[in-house]
Amino acid sequence: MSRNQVFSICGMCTVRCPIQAEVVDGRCASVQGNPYAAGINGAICARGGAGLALLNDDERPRYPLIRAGGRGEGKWRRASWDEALDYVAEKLASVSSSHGGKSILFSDRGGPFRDLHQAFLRALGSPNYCNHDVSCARNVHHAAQSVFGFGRQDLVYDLKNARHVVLQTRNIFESINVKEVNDLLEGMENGCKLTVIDIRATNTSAKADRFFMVRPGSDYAFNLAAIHVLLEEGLYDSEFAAAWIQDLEELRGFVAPYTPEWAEEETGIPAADIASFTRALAKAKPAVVWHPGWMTARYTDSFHVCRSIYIINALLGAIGAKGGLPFSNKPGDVSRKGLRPLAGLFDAVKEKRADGVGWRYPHFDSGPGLLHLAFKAIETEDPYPVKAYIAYRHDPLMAMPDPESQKRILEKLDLLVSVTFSWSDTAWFSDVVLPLSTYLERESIIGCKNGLKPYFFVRKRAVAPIFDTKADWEIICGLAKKLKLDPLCFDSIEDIWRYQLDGTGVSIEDFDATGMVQLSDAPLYRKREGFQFNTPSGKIEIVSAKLEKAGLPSLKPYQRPVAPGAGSFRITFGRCPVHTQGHTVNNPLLCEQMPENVLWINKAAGEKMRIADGEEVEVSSTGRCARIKAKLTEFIHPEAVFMVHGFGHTLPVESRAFGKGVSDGCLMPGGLEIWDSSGGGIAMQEHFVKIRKL
Ligand SMILES: Nc1nc2c(c(=O)[nH]1)N[C@H]1C(S)=C(S)[C@@H](COP(=O)(O)OP(=O)(O)OC[C@H]3O[C@@H](n4cnc5c(=O)[nH]c(N)nc54)[C@H](O)[C@@H]3O)O[C@H]1N2
Ligand SMILES: Nc1nc2c(c(=O)[nH]1)N[C@H]1C(S)=C(S)[C@@H](COP(=O)(O)OP(=O)(O)OC[C@H]3O[C@@H](n4cnc5c(=O)[nH]c(N)nc54)[C@H](O)[C@@H]3O)O[C@H]1N2
Ligand code: SF4
Ligand SMILES: [Mo]
Repeated sequence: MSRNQVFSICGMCTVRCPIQAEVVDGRCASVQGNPYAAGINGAICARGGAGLALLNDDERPRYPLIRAGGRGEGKWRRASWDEALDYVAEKLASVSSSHGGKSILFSDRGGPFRDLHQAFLRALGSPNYCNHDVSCARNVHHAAQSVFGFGRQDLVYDLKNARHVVLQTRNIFESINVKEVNDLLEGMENGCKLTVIDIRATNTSAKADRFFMVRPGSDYAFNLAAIHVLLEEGLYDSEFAAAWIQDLEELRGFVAPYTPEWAEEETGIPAADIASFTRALAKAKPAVVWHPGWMTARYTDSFHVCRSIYIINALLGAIGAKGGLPFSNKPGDVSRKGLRPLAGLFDAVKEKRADGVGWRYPHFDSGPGLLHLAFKAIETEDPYPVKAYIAYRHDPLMAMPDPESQKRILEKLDLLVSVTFSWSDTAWFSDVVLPLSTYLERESIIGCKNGLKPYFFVRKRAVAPIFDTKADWEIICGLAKKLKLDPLCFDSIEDIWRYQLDGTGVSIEDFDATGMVQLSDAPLYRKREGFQFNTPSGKIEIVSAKLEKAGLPSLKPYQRPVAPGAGSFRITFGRCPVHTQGHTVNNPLLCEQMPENVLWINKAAGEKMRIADGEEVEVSSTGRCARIKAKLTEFIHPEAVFMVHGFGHTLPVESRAFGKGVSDGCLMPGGLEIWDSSGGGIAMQEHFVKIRKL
């Protein structure tokens, strides 16, 4: 019997925790967290534990498929890899020769492996690399940029050393990142206080010292009042502010009318509670983390909610502080050389982006653009035709609102390709499905995790692919070979790894011992002295010249959210611990844990409509209608209903997920048009549904 341990990277969600797989006689026997990874300590979450069920599931795409009927009709022809890659390459070449390389759009899930994709797009001559983030964290990211001049990931949440953590729109114990969960629990064991601000009670609020159930869409009012108290009562870190915060007086004037008493009217939280919470928080400064949010594609003012949070952290001196939000270190910050970028194989593409980012919208980060605006370009051909789209481990039909409208737009394409390891609505609507091997069956390019203690990591193949599927690099380099994009025609993953590691002083053998290569010996808290923020003034800026230039206010006056009409509720959504987005509902183990989603309705509101707990109800939104079981609970704000995202699968190839629960995105007609013009994120909670007893 042969038995060995393979260090790798979990792929059950995009947190990508380091793991260790046990392989017995060529078969994967178990998976656990990498015991050498700090903060992981051998742990994985339930979804990570269900990786083996994904590996062995034959209800995933098992070989390349080419569409044989109409789009979405589900008629497929099995193809060899050679034939499928030829098909895609020929179509890409033809679109490119008719409309230019810029006519090719690509979206993925961001993260450390995007370098290979960006290289591919550059090779094709397209500026239109996008990711999923318009429906996730774009607002937080842009908020960070507007205040600090750098992105959200340039700061670390030092949860382990914090003395008070505030989670607002962040359900940390259910919407999981294993290291963050472990770090916060350790911090709480050492006395850290936890405050949760949510529109419903969660496992996270159950562990909190304080829980505020705010009116949906009123978070900005809460935060403005907190700033008011910090400034009025002189509770902020005045030394830090004097050294680092630009335009404090503008802020003081702006928040003057936003008293806790005013906020009580807006949020439903008693003024005295807002004030006493803010005072308690200030006592813990600078070791406080007011989490700026993660899934913040919710409201048309979500950007300003995130921005106000960053400003509060700055007022408390938490930016750059131990136990607060210290600066994240890149290899250069610890005197090491970073990975050699694959995108560097090609020149940057100078064409304007189809989504308008960087020219029509100069205040947005052009890195991954804004996918909903790229879709607009497909629809209107303004500024130019976009005719081919590769959805690479991305399922926009589930991940962006209003799939009906999206399908109408995608119909205009000459080529739609999906690269995926599970079935998805987008894959089903595609012309070609290129099946990716699961993470246990494939290698990935080397990644770099920046942080207090940056490190390189690598995903290694634990077992050979069970079906006729391929790794990312095999698919991208395979297409590159067909298209003669020479520098990208790597023959082996080792060649790619060697290219990436060139000049870093690290060799691939260095990963053998623990699966990672640490770039520094100990966590580094970089000093603030001598630090320069990337803003024009080098300081934390309350007034952003970039925003003002775009005609957008830096300090946006509060606008009361629309109240739902009679019998109508604001739709809200989130995650559950045992599923990842839309792609685990058909997983044999996870489906057993939670086969369907239900609709949380406030108990009193439900009883008024004579709806009983567990009863099936009709939920509808201008022309869209579905049936779902009601969960009556006093633990949700009466203006909202809530459902876990990712359900409502209708594909016949997914027998376990088929017909179970409802897709939230389907209840958001016109949703691609409603977005935050300052932050770029889609505003998915600006929709209302009616509930009807059947
Ligand atoms: N209405 C509504 N919309 C939402 C959300 C919501 O709560 N409600 N949540 C939003 C959020 S936060 C996000 S991040 C996006 C997510 O949106 P997506 O990124 O589209 O969602 P996933 O289901 O994680 O992944 C999409 C596809 O990638 C494939 N895939 C291929 N390889 C891998 C791999 O290695 N790992 C993983 N994880 N998947 C792989 C999966 O099989 C799946 O089919 O959706 C957003 N959209
Ligand atoms: N188990 C699991 N873990 C995951 C994922 C997953 O799919 N499954 N996905 C990962 C990804 S991609 C992401 S982005 C993160 C997301 O992590 P989070 O952003 O924490 O996740 P959510 O569950 O979308 O939302 C958090 C909370 O916001 C609350 N909320 C909704 N509306 C409002 C509001 O108006 N005000 C306030 N204050 N609260 C509100 C919801 O009730 C919910 O409890 O999770 C990551 N981790
Ligand atoms: S949080 Fe869970 S599913 Fe996501 S990468 Fe980590 S172990 Fe895997
Ligand atoms: Mo996300």
